[in-house]
Amino acid sequence: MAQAEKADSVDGIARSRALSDPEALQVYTQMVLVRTFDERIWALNRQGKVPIAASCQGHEAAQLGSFLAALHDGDYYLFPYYRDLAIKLHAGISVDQAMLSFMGKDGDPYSGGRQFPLQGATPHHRLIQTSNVVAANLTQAVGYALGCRALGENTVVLAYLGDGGSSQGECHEAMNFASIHRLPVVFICENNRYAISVPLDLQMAVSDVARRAESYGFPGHQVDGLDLFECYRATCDAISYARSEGPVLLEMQVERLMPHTTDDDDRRYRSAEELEQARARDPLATLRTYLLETGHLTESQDELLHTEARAQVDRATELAEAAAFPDPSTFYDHLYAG
Ligand SMILES: Cc1ncc(C[n+]2csc(CCOP(=O)(O)OP(=O)(O)O)c2C)c(N)n1
Ligand SMILES: [Mg+2]
Repeated sequence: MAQAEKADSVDGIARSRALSDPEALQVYTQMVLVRTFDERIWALNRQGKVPIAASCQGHEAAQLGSFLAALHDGDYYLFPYYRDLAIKLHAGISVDQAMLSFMGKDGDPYSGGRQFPLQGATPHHRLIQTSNVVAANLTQAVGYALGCRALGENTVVLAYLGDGGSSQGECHEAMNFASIHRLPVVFICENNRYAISVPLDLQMAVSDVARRAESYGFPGHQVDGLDLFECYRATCDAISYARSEGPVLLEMQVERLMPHTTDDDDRRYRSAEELEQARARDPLATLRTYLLETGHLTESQDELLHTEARAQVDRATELAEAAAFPDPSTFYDHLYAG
C-alpha cells in the first residue's frame, strides 16, 4: 500500500497531508462495520426481509477516503449516489437507523419506509440524495455549489457518480455548467467498469472516464480507488484545487464485488475468474494486510473488531425486525400539502 511518500500528486494541484496510520486504523474499523452491515442486508434480502440493496463492497476505500478528506476540510456538502452506503454510515446515519430504512420500517429516518433505502436528505449530515435517477444528483450538486457562492459561503461540494452515470445527459450539463462558472465541485466517479450488466467499452468510446473532464475545461485524474491513502490524498488535493480554480474530476478505479443490486444475477455477464480476480483486490483485505504488516493491528484486535461489528449489526437487526411497518392510514402523508 502506497501510504508514505509518493511522488507529488496530480499536476497543478498542491500536495496536502497524507492520512496517518492511526487514522487508517479508524477507517478500517469503520470499514469492518460497513462490510458486516452490507453482508447482513444481503442475507436479509434472501430471507425476504430487505426488499432491495445496492452493495458498496469494493468501493469502501474510495467512499471513505474521499469522505474523510471532506470531513477534515470541514466545509463540505455531499451529493452521493445509491451505492454510497459507506459514506452514509460514516456521515452520521447510525447502523440502527440504516437497518430500519433497509427493512422499510416506520422509523426509517428518511422516508418512513416509503422510498429506496437511505434515499432522501439529511441536511444535518450535509448529505442529499433524493433519487436513484442516474446523474440527477450531479445537477443538484452543481446548483447547490452555485447557491453557496451566491451566499458568500466557501463550501466545497462532493458529487458522486458511477462510470455509467458519466454517459448520462445530466452529467454533461452538470460538468459543463460547473466549469463555465468555476464552481467548487469535486466530481468523484467510482468506476467499477459496469453499468448493471453493460461493460465500460459499451458505455463509452474513450478509454477512461477522467479524460472526459478535459472536454469541459477542467482537470480529470485517475486514482487507485482500492487504496484508501491514495483516495484520501487525491481528494484533499482536489478540494484545494476546487476552491481556488473550479471543478475537478477524480476517476476512482474500484471493483464491484457483488452483483449490481440484490435483484441482479451477475453470473449471466461476468465470469467466475473475473470475480475471483476482483476479490483478490478487495480494499478491506488490502488495508487489513497493510495494518497487520506495519504493526498497527494485531490478529486478536482484528477479531475483536469483527466481533464488535457483528454485535452492533445483530442488535440493529433485532431492533428493526421488532419495529413496526408504516401505518397504512399514513399512506398519503407528505404527498400533498394539507
Ligand atoms: C436516468 C436513469 N437511467 C437508467 C436507470 C437504471 N439504472 C439504475 S443503476 C444503472 C447503472 C448505473 O451504473 P453506474 O453509473 O456505473 O453505477 P454503479 O451501479 O456501477 O455503481 C442504471 C442504468 C436509472 N436509475 N436512471
Ligand atoms: Mg459502474
